[in-house]
Amino acid sequence: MYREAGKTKFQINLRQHLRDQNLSGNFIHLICEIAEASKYVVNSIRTGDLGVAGTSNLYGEEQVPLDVLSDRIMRKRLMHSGVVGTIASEKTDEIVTISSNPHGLFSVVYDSLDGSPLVDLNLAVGTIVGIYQGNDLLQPGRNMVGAMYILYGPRVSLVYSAGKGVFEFTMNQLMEFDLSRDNIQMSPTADIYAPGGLRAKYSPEHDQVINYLEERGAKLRYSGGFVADINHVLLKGKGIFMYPALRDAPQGKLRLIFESNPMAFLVEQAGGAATDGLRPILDIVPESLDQRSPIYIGCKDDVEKAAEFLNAG
Ligand code: AFP
Repeated sequence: MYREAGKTKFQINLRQHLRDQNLSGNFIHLICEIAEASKYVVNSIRTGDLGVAGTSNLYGEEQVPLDVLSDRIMRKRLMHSGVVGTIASEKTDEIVTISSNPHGLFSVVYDSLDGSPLVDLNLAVGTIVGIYQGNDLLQPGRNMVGAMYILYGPRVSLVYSAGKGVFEFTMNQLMEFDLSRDNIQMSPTADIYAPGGLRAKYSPEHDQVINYLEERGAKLRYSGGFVADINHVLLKGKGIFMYPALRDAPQGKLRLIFESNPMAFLVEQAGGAATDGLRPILDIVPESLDQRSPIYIGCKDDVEKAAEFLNAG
């Protein structure tokens, strides 16, 4: 536990913390660049869109949807960061090579505003980021060197891991991120569960998982926004999120590279687990950028129990 004499964790900002974690200068710069980009996303969420996409503002400029705007903000920041060689966005599904010489550079996959339609309903949404060394994006999530998400809710928070624990930062009145939780750890079993997908399309095995959790007294908590739901599961430390294989969608809905891998990296770092029912999410070798995968993520014992039910069929 890091704490300098006389200082509380609330007085440690993101850059200071990253330096104290002895992370590489390039990695620190990358995380701080993404944190900077989030300030523009916050402003866009707070002031932009509101269903006016496609119209023009008072300067005659075309109003673009929030998810397009947030994607532009992230892409620009990453391309000019000087430490990124390759990027891929959930919004565009293409690999963009920034530098042909990947030496010392990172590859970044991101979902600039996951759950963006929820903004119009004033619900929490988020940015999800996965970081690899080098320029190969189609490798197992286990090879990531870092992952993070930024949650735009009542507060703006940033949760990251560089493989040495999971830490939460909260945006202060100067729009800087201060440490608010360090070394986040999860319990083995859940008292909340977040079930994605239509129940009518669940397999009998998945129904058993839900019944098992319900009989154990776990309460249903689901917002429809992956980042907010994972934040609930992770910070409460007693939850499980599930987006299963469905009768008409055997691969479920969530995107392996852009959504599931970064969250699985964070949850495993906090002592939790993530599976597609057959193997750890982080061990899946992606075949394509838009690959989807069922996901059970959260408290370790319950994720393992879910896999037991799914393989018992
Ligand atoms: P969008 O990005 O298309 O809004 O979907 C959000 C999401 O990928 C993820 O944030 C949610 O967990 C999941 O979809 C919600 O899906 P259902 O509405 O089918 O439960």
